[in-house]
Amino acid sequence: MSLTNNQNVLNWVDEMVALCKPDNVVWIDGSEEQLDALRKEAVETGEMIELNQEKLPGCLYHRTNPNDVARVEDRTFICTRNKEDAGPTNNWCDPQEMYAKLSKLYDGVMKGRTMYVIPYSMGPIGSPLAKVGVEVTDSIYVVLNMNIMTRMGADAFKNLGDVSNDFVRGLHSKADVNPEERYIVQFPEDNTIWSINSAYGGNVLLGKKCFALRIASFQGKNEGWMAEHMLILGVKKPDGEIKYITAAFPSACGKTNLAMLIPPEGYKKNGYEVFTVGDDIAWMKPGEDGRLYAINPENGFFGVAPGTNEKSNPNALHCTMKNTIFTNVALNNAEGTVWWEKLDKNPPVDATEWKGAKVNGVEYTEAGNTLAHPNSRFTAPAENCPCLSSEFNNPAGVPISAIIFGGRRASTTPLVYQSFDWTHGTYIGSAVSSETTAAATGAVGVLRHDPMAMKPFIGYNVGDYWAHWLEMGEKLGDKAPKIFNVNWFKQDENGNFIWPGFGDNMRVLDWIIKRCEGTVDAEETAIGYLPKKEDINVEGIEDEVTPEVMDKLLAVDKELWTKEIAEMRRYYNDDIAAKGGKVPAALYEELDKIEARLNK
Ligand code: OXD
Ligand code: MN
Repeated sequence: MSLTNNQNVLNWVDEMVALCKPDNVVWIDGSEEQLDALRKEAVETGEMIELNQEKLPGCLYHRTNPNDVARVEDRTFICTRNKEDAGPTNNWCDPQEMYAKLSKLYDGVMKGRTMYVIPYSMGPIGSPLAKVGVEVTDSIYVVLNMNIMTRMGADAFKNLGDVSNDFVRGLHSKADVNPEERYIVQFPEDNTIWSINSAYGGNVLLGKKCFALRIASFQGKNEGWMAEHMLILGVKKPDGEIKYITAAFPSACGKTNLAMLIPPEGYKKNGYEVFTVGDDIAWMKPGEDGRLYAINPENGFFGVAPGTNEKSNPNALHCTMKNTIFTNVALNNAEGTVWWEKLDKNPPVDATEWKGAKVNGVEYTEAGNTLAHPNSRFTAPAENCPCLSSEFNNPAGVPISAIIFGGRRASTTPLVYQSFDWTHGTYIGSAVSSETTAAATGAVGVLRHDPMAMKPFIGYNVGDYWAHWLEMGEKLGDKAPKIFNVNWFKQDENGNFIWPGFGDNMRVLDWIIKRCEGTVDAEETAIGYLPKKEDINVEGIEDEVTPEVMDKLLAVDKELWTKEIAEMRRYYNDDIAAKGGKVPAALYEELDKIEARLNK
């Protein structure tokens, strides 16, 4: 039974059925009864494994094909009629050519399979900021994950109504998971996403990166709002007021950890608390009062498991204790539970590693192998989060006071600084970059540009995206959030991190909030406003963060910054402008201004 009278939806589903030729079509209403039957079926077929229901109630386990464990940027396309509209940060193909090529792959791909039709809402149902999507898929794993990550089911159609055509059409088939024919394709001008030959989260949960970032960033540009790769958190101060902050970091910089931060004892005692609104994506739009409001379009967390533990992020760990799907972690066979690197120091003896081989986990890890895939994941409902914001479901979103950018930088970038204004802040966002770590293949310490941490997710030309940022600043005027940059990863001469990070990042949030309130002074430097050294509260960590260390954390080295500016000029010229991205003149002017201030 279809769940809507909306003819646009019905016609599109008919088209997809005619193309994929499934044996059955099942509309996902979101009822527990239907979901339970699907869970049972997935367990019976071996697609999912039921974990120990006493220790991990409602939790399931899934293993993907070893060739299919991460997002695939080289197989991800933005298909716009004009190539220049996709710009230099995206792979491009003509839409008609891509539809024709992929139609051959989809033709009859669901014969012998069931097509599930998933209605979902990104954002709280009823929110003016929310958007509707429909994903058709041949994977129960996708249905069960979408149930956690989105508001899924018949209610999602309430927002769409009977006549609107404003929904994102997502077609997914795992086909035969052939990496040679894997495609993750966005057609922003058609509100359409086609994904084939993958069954890994980021490629197939089409509400997430494909819709909520790539398609939504394009919609936001046309409709006057912003879709960003940002966490959203609220800091409750001793006076009870809550200030909301968004933050964008490239991967492996601890976004989920910051979103769920637990303040140091001294702060807790004084009444500070941090609340999570989102850990990955923010949709932001000016509200009636002229301020910028943000919602988290998602309904769950698709987090990286390895490294998550009682110390690094107890809140995230707590999220995974029930109704969670684990993907590509290791199994503790004796307990019927899960394990991953750095969960604790005790890998299970009787283990199954992520590819499915039974091993002695102690010997296996001692020999240098990892039991869980480094990109193994948990899909956990937001409602499990002990520090979930009471505003999580507020259809109006939360008013944003500060936007933070950051990356992993061993030198050059200080612990924190504030932009002079929105335009300078947009420059800072465009300059976000991160150094590669030893954990990844390739050379260590190589700088990767990742503007606004959005490089793989901007659904149109990056130059137009920066222009949109500048336009939003003009619209917001003096109501615009203040923009900051942080770097938790500064190192000393011996390669040791000199800032403790994790909960102690609260000390930096504290300064940021005071800057927003205008209650703390700052040092005006060539690169922006820096804290006066005495204004970063180090109570309780004085032994570690001595005045000498603080000097290093807040240093602005003229030579390094001259190099940084030269590299940014090269990046704008060679990587963007020479490849068809129109760098706004205002951003070049920011470069000139920083250069002039450095040379003063
Ligand atoms: C993610 C990512 O999975 O950014 O969130 O890759
Ligand atoms: Mn992300």
